Amino acid sequence: MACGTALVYDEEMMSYKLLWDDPECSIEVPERLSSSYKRLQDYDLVKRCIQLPVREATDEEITLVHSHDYLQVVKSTQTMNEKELKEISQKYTAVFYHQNSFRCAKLSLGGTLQLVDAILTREVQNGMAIVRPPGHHSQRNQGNGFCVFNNVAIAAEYAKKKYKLERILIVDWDVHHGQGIQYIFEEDPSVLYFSWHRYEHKTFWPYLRESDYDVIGRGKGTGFNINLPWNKVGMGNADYIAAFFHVLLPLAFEFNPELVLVSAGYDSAIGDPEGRMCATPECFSHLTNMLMNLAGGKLCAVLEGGYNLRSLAESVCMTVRTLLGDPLPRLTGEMTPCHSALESIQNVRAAHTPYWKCLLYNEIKSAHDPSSEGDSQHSSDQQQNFDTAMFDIFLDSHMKKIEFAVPPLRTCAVLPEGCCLALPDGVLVEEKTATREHIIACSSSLPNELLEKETMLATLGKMLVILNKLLEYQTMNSIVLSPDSSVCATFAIKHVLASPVKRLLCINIGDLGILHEFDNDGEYVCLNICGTYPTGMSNRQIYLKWTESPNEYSSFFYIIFCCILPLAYNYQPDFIIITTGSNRTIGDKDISLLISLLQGLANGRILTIIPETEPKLGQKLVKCLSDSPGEKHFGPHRAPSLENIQNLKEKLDIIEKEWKMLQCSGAVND
Ligand code: Q9C
Ligand code: ZN
Repeated sequence: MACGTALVYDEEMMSYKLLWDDPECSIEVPERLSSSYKRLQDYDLVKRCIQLPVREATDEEITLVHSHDYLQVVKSTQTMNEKELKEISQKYTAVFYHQNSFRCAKLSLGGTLQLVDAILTREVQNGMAIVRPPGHHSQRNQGNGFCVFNNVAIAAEYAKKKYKLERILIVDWDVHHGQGIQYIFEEDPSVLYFSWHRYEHKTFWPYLRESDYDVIGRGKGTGFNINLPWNKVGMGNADYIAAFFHVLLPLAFEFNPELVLVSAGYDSAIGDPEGRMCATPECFSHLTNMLMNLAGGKLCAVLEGGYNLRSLAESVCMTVRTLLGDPLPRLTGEMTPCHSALESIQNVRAAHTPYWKCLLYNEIKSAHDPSSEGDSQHSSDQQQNFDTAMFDIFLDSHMKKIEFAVPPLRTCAVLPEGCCLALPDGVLVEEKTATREHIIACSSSLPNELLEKETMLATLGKMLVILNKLLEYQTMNSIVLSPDSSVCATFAIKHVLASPVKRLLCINIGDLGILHEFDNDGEYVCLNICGTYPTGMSNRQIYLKWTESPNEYSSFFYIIFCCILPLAYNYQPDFIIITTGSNRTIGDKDISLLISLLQGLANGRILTIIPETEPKLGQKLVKCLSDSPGEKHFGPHRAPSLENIQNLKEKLDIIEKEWKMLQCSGAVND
């Protein structure tokens, strides 16, 4: 079984640089690599990764995408003098060549391909290549935007050819449009390309009409090119996360890729002089975590841009740390996407509605015409006044506040007598139990007769021990197989509400019977996903009617991304309790996917309660909670039924006014 995270790095890729004065290219410096690597060492991340050596890419590999003529041009730069180098550089846009450029570009591409090989031969689960020159702007016949060879595009062609892959997802979170990648795969339905990029109505580099949301691919590739233009600077965590929930992830899950390649540029992070965006480093943990649930976890991140050395380094570390499976830092701050972001999201959804089943019922509103909008105050490109040092100060204090604590235990389990699950590493079966008096003291309003049953007492006793471990962060998560989900959930909710935990999120799947009343001494939100609505509901209880049909592919990913995760990210819980009851139509895989994604919240602090009659579900969830390798195969999926959508839409119309992350159009705020 594939496990481990690979890291590709070689300081030789620092051996080229800009030799003359060119303000357009001066930000692409060798230190981009060393400062990222240094930070990875500071955080002890390098030694936890499997180091892969770089190699030179071959001519054959380079010409998978580039013309022989362009290859010859780059080759010829090896022996040029400075004047000649400058001349050849000026034939292209925003790119510079050095005598070592060819060598470094071969290593950058070769390193990327090494990583693809390691992942596709199952030597490792995932990995990151810290390389330069970057790749996503370079094209068949030309270098562009600091890029010499298109590392990620070639990696996709290489994977298609060598491993016979039929579906590859490329996620380009660099702040620039990877137009090079778009051109290469425009007509290719086997590569789904997603890029968000600073656009400002075509006033930002590379100033291309074809970067807009309505450019969606051509011929057989129609619908497989997704452009999400940002028309304002200052996009932040909420905007990026909303873009993932409402655009990328539903389409990506429907696409069901066999490999995820990330054009991982960090000029989209806070403090970058090019991007001028506001997303903090830990946002990249969340983006990475979500993508790790595609393609059986086969994710290959390849560095592109990123020009604020501090922000770049921290963001790279967040990505690698997440690939390693560490708990994610919390995303803090207001989880409200801005109006301009919602407009862009709405536009790209509308443009893709004909091509994706998961968008089938997207209300086709008249798409906003960007050319008619005049928001001049944001469209300036004044590099001079941008104070990078200010962001260093911000990042210093910001990074100090982020909790990197990894609890001593990953997963604790309460199992019924005689139950034997095959437990992966890192799972502890709780044997200690709280005293009878202690249990009774903690279950004041539970009906006494419930506590009569010995098996119930035994479960509650052990669960109490585990709850305290969770609250003290002695264990990251836990699972309880219980004789009565409803009683256990009530007990756990009460206990957590009485603790210092500020916000508790409960998710109930299936019928739970009566959840006993809670006092109002703590805040919680309870999301119930079931086949029927009960009568009488409070505003803390949200009921979502959703059913899956047995023996069919699942469509549960739809409600996860359009509703459950946006709600959860909006709420920012400190603790999550997820319970399954009877009559559940939601499948084991669906619950695994949900749990896997929810681990991005509450520092991964999740208590899972399932009926003891479902050891098979328990087996799956325990693997998912303990992050054992090879458990993230969730596809293929199918389109949701009209009935499910209608039920959901009705509910969303009501609650999206309060929960801003649910919005996927600019209309609501108008
Ligand atoms: N004021 C990558 O991020 N424009 N390339 C520079 C400077 C070119 C970006 C303008 C930006 C190229 C890989
Ligand atoms: Zn960039």
